[in-house]
Amino acid sequence: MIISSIAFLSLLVFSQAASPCCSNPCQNAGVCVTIGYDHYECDCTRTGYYGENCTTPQFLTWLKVTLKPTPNTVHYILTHFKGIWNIINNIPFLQNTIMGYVLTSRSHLIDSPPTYNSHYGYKSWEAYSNLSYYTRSLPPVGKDCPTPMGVKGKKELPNASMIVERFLLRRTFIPDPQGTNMMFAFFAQHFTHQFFKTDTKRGAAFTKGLGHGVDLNHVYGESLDRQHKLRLKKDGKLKYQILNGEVYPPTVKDTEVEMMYPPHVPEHLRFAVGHEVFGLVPGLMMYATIWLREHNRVCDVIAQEHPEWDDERLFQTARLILIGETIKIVIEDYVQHLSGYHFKLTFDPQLLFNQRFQYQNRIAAEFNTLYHWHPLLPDTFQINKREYNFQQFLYNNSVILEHGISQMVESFTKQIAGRVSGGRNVPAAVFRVAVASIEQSREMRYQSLNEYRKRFTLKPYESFEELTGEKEMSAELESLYGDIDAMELYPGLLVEKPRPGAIFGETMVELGAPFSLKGLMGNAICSPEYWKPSTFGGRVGFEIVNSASLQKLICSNTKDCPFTSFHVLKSKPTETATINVSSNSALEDVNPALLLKERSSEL
Ligand code: ACD
Repeated sequence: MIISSIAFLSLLVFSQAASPCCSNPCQNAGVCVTIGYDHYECDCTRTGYYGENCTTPQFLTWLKVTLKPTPNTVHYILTHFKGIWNIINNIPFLQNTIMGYVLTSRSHLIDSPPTYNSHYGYKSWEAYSNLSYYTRSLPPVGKDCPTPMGVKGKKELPNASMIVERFLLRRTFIPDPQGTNMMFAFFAQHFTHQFFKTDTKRGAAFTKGLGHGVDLNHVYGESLDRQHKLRLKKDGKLKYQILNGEVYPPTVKDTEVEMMYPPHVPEHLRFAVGHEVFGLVPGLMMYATIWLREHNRVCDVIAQEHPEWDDERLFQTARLILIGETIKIVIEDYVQHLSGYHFKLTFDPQLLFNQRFQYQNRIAAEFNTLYHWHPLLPDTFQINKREYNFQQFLYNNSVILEHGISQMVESFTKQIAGRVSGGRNVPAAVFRVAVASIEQSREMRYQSLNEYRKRFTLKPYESFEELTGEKEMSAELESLYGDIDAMELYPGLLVEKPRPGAIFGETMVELGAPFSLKGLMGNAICSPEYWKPSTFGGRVGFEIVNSASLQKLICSNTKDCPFTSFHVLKSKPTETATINVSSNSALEDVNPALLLKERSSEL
């Protein structure tokens, strides 16, 4: 009697515990709502589908889905047929139409206003209004679900360290076939730290970056107090010091801002900048120095135009100009490089003025996770003729003073970074970071890789072999996860087969691009009321934004204007050698003389 009561009770608890929404029955972005303990309803409103599980397309949806080429086909077209793209790039109407389509089709995949967060899997005012949370593209898996991925896969996920060891850790360095270099890697790290600012004290679901986008808090400080401590309070400028005849950030002692340095770092090398962790890597401090110089340079330009403006107005206007420059460089240099497209991406906010588009953004936890591109890191860092291992490089600002910014730029431009997707390319030095990415994804109860693929209108993978494109890792993954529908997002992104000749696989691009373009174009400066010369101090300031490029940023702020780019260059070995460069590769054959000419005409 007692035994059967216990059995009955546990059955009751179990049937109450496992929500029918755990199996993700609602398709095509339909919202699952439980009705009592064991029923559910799918809300298909405005999904373009109807039926119990939102699986039947309305006629227009059916037509669209039938005619729409797959993402891989679109990618193939954009990365081939260079001649045709060269023509399109020079016909403004066509170029603008395509760019407008890229921006809207990507941004429409992001919920705006944001919906869920890691603690709220249903819509709530708390999730909408509490900016301390990262938002979520998909709600967390319910705590009451039978497995960590809902209903698919095993009851327990494989050990995170083991996943990293077997599938993510580098055996030998795999260079990126797109030729991505360390200038790119450090730019990525520097730029993204302004909006990926996990509040580790509160947990992975929380962020300290309340601006949720490109606000340059990593240059100016997150709080007003930090900003004021970093400001010179004269001519709009930031504090600086002159070392070896060049401008560098001030010290912690000069500013009294908090920075994270281990005790052994001497006082004169404790540089103080907007973000407290930028003393970690000289590559970060290099970019921090470059942007500091740029801010003060822009202040001089604006002050010439507006001798009547006070320190505050010069500072605020320069900040808006630098935000504009950043977005321009990110779209036209950084994303352009990553894409491998022959189609020219352009930063033109006007393309969205006749579209349904909201100028707001909330950083998603999944975006943060997918951006863990640690395979970019090399085994050692080469500057001029010196080679630094991780231990020698980290927290070592003396590297900056020893080499100077120009030499660092020159060297990082030449050093190739690692390929991100394809597996087994995370350097051992960041083993713990990769393990933490998996553990935090679990803590936040991420849905499976395939649920994320569906969310971003991709076909779910049908097998591990389809995911990795090979047999060895896929067989091992299958034995560990048991079901392709239980594969986790982060390891999935890193083991995914890269597109031919590319740094990423399909999922990284198709998830990453919507978050990126919405985040960049959703910035206030891109809105109709802001996007005009007066916002940037007039025609001259607006022109600084509209003509910004990585090369120009470097040349305007270094002694000898070294050549730079986000990818390594493939120099011509001999006049007669045949050079076989795949048509979707970013590597170019370069005639140095031509390069110099091009560069000087750009400046
Ligand atoms: C497209 C453009 C090509 C996209 C190619 C790769 C995208 C992959 C990952 C994201 C890349 C860059 C992120 C850049 C900026 C982030 C900005 C966030 C601002 C809050 O086909 O759409």
